Amino acid sequence: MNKSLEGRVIKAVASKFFVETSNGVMACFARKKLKKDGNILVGDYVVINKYQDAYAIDEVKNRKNELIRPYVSNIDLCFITIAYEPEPDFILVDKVIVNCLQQNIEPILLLNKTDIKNIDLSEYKNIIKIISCSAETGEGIQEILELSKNKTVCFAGQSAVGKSSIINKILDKYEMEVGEISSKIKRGKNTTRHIQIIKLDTVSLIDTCGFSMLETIDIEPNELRLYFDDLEIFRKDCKFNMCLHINEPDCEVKKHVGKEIGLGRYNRYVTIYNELVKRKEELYD
Ligand SMILES: Nc1nc2c(ncn2[C@@H]2O[C@H](COP(=O)(O)OP(=O)(O)OP(=O)(O)O)[C@@H](O)[C@H]2O)c(=O)[nH]1
Ligand SMILES: [Mg+2]
Ligand SMILES: [Zn+2]
Repeated sequence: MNKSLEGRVIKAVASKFFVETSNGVMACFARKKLKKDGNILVGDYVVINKYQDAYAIDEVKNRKNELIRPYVSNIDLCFITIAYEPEPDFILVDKVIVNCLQQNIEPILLLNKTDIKNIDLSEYKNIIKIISCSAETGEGIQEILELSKNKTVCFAGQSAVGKSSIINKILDKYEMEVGEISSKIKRGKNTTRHIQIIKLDTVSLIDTCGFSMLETIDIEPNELRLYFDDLEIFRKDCKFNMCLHINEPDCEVKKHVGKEIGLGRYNRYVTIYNELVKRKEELYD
């Protein structure tokens, strides 16, 4: 007889989904109604059934959250990984932070490759937890592991920052492709092609594909400020209660830019705000 099994999607390749169940990992296809893009994500808890010789996903359980970049679900903690090389894109970092806060995922800024060089992250010190690590020397790896206990943890960030290397170091013997930084363009080569959950006792680590753009954060422009705590704490002293800290007169936030609020951080807030406004206009044009 046809017996349902429950499990978690740990990998998706083309139209195949690998589901971890109490009977082991099953390769499944998706039932027609679930075939649309985004209907099944790595991280989803699903119900599968056997149809003749093949297993199929029939149902996706409610998600507690989902991220856009990387495209994963049911996450507790996201290590936003950066390194001295490739050069960090802090707009990307700030957007992922907003995404995480919006989805109730704890963001941690993970500075890898400290064996090569450190970077100044003082702008972030009052915003999110920062951890330094090196997949080369092992610095910080134990701390990452401690923070990941009993959690589903994803590593997000640009290609070649070292996400897979860190996971490799954590698992030590776990083998994954690790690429080189292409020396000509100093940009990652997108070594990791498939998002994948790797389990280690109580820890579920998600290795994700590097990305270099994040256009879509799904948020109203006027609400962006709610996810910039470092600006928002000064709003009570802005002239207007609804101040967006952009063009309004007597904006208290602006008085603190370059002091408590990093100039770069403020500029990125304005950039992302303008992007959101522009996208909204395009949407309603
Ligand atoms: N010196 C040094 N090199 C590192 C460190 N971590 C990773 N690398 C190197 O950086 C390069 C890219 O590492 P990957 O682990 O493939 O990077 P990734 O973030 O998984 O990249 P994608 O899969 O393309 O998203 C490799 O050549 C690694 O050896 C580190 O801590 N120190
Ligand atoms: Mg990788
Ligand atoms: Zn203001």
